[in-house]
Amino acid sequence: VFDAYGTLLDVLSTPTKRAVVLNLPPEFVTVWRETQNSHTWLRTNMGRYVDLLAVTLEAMNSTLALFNRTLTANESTYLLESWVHLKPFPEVKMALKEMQINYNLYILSNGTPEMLEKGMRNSRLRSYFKDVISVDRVRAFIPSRRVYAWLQRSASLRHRKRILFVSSNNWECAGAKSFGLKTAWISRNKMRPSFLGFPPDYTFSSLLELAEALVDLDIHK
Ligand code: LAC
Repeated sequence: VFDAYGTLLDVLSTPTKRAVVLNLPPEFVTVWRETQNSHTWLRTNMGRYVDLLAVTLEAMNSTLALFNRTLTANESTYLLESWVHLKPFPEVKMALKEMQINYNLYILSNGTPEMLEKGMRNSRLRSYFKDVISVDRVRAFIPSRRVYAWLQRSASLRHRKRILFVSSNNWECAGAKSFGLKTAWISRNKMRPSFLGFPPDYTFSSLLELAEALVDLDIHK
């Protein structure tokens, strides 16, 4: 089971290009992404779920306010829509192609079904997955325990240990591990590990490295 944003799709890719076109500061996209994540955690905690598109918009507006910038309606749409045109990391297709042979691959993501559908179509990744599971049905964001319970039901996998959750986001691996799933952390760009106290079962530097190692791992097919 793969996380989408940051693991399969590069959240800096198209947003950074469009931010440059709009003459926004270089840190804009990183702050936008951090704000988006923190709003998902806050809203889940507050019991005030709105979907990821709405969260992405509010995070974008918050970041624009931070940098004292305003955009026209067209510019806002152009920037927000960069989120459905994210590019996959270079090794993703080849790795999925290999893993698809022996495993049922799923996506679990905070994205709305529509964002994920468009994102997967635009990046041509959809065909590798048995199903794309959105948190939208449970109205809570990762790493809420309700999300992992929903994943287990959706994938019809009664045994938690039969799921390998794969993410580049260290906090997502910690959340999944704390629920009782096996986890593999893809430490892209030498990210630091999570200090939450639920270390991943495996660490790899890319999905291709994971695909190669899966042959030896004790994960049932
Ligand atoms: C996702 C974000 C959290 O894909 O990375 O759900």
